[in-house]
Formats: sequence, C-alpha cells, structure tokens
Amino acid sequence: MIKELEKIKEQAIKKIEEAQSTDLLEQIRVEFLGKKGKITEVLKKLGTLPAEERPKMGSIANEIKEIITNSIQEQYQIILEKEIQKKIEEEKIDITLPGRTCGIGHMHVINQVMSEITDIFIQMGFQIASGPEVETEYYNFESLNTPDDHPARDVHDTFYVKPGVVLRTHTSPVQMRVMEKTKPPVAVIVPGRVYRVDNDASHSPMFNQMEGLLVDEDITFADLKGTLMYFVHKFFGEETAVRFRPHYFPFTEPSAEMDISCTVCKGKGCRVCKNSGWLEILGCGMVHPRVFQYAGYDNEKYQGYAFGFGIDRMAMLKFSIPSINLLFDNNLKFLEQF
Ligand code: 2NM
Repeated sequence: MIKELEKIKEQAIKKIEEAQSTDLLEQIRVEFLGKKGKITEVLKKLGTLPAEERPKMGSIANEIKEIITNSIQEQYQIILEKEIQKKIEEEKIDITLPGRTCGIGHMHVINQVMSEITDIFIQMGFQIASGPEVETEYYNFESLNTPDDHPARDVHDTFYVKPGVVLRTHTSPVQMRVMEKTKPPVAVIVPGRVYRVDNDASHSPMFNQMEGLLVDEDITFADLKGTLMYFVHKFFGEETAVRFRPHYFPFTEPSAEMDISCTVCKGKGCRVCKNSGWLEILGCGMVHPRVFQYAGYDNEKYQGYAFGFGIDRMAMLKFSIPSINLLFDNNLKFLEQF
C-alpha cells in the first residue's frame, strides 16, 4: 500500500509540474484528491488493513495528500505569474511614442500688427473708437465731402446693401460720428474692417484699415508730419526714411500720401518697390472745412488732421508677405511663423 501511495504521489507531481493552465490543475486535483480520486480510493481500502497498521498508513496518506495539495498550490502560483507576465508583454505600452500634441494658438498676425499700431497711438494720447460696418451713404460719402458723382461711389467700387446703405469703404464715417457727439479736442484712431469691390494679389474685398483724426486749436500739417514720422519710426524702425507727396482726397485739404524707404532693399531699388526705393503706405491731410461744417465744428476756431492706412498692407510690408490672400487663408503653416 505504501508503494501504491508513493506511485500515486510521483504520478501526481509529474502531472502537476507539466500542467500549464489552471483548468488542467483543477482536473488533476479532482483526479487525485476528489471524492472519487486516487488517494481517496486508497484511503477507502484502509479498513481492510489490520487495526495496528491503520493509523500509520492513514498518516502517510494524509501526508501525501498534503504534498499534492501544496504542489498544486505552488504550480497554480507559477501559472498565474506566467499568465500575468504574458499579459504584460502583450499589452506593452511604448512610452517612447510621442504623445498627441495639443496645439497652442496665438494671435493672428493681423491682430498682432493691429495691437502694436494701436499701442503706439495710445502712447501718444489717442483713443480707440469704433462704429458700424453697414453704413449710410450719408456717413460714408456725403458728410465726408464726397460728391454724388464721385467715382468711389460707383457700384464697381462700393458694395451697396440697398439704396442709401453701403458696406463702409473706409472707417472715416466713425470719425464723423465721433465729431458729431464730441467737442474738440478730439484724438481718435479707428481700426476696423472695410469693404471695396476689389480682388487680386494685393487687394481683398474686405480688409482692415486704421484711420486717425486729431482736432484742436492751432493744429498744422507739421503736427501731422511729426505724428506720422513718430509712428513709422516706432513701427518700421528708426532708420526708416519718409517723404510726403501731394495728393487729393475729398475730405482733406491739403492732402498727401506718405512713402517710406523700401523695407526690403532699404531704398536701393528692388522688385517690391518697383526700383523706386519707396513704398506708399498711407494717405493723410488737413480736415476739409466742409467736413467740419457737417460735424458742426467751428472751422475758424479748429483745425484737424486725419490719416488712413491698410493694416493688412502694413503687416505685408513689415514681414515681406507676398500676397494678401495668405492673411485670410488660415493656413497654419503660414500663420505659425508669427
Ligand atoms: C485717409 C486719408 C486722408 C480721413 C479724413 C477723415 C475725417 F473724418 F476727418 F474726415 N477721416 N479720415 C482721411 C484723410 C483718411 O485715408 C487714406
């Protein structure tokens, strides 16, 4: 009987050690230790032994039972360990893989330039004003001394919403609205969108403009020159040269255009400045007395200067941007450069 038990033990241990799954281990447990298991079968035969041998045989059988139980327990742990290891290897996380980047946005180059320009004028004491983009012909043209037959009023130049109502072609109507409700001294800049029937590499039907207006006693063209030169030197750099050329606007007299030395070739002459060495950047002048009449200002007592320029054009010149469309296409590869 001892031999039989030893044989069962060896058989069991061999099977246990070879088992590679917990299911198989459970089968082995039933096979040896279950109600109809091999050890149980042997124990049942204990009764056939002489009484004095029974306790000894019983304790050997129990010992073997315990060895098998422990062995199953051990193998169970080994299998479990292996299964976990396998799972870890299969589900390996590659920590060298770059994470998903969450792009950080920033101000559009137009807004950057707009705030840089407004900062310069705010330092000089100007205030920011704004008004409607859908404007009456009265504020957009008539009150600004622009006659009914002026070419700018043509449907090929101005977007008409309905008779008497247009998309503003400049921000000047805002200056008129400011003057109507403010007594001099007045010093405002008006940044904003304006609209013109125009679409090519350097013109967009909507573009951003900035105009300025200053009205007080004893204001001369020299004040205008000084203000604009200060602005240009701050924005384009102290080395920038300026020149004024006579021009015509209905709302100013005298009127002028201001050029700066070419930002690309520094005045030597290149493609950008068409070999002239100069770039036209803004229009300006002394406010026309008739405009003051429309505003209700005493044009004997007050003088004023005004100026206007395209913010988009300023940005293009400052950063050598070749096409205005780049500013409106929202191509991140372009925008991220600023
Ligand atoms: C320009 C050029 C010259 C201008 C005039 C006025 C107002 F309201 F005072 F009459 N505002 N802006 C003006 C003058 C604008 O832009 C090229």
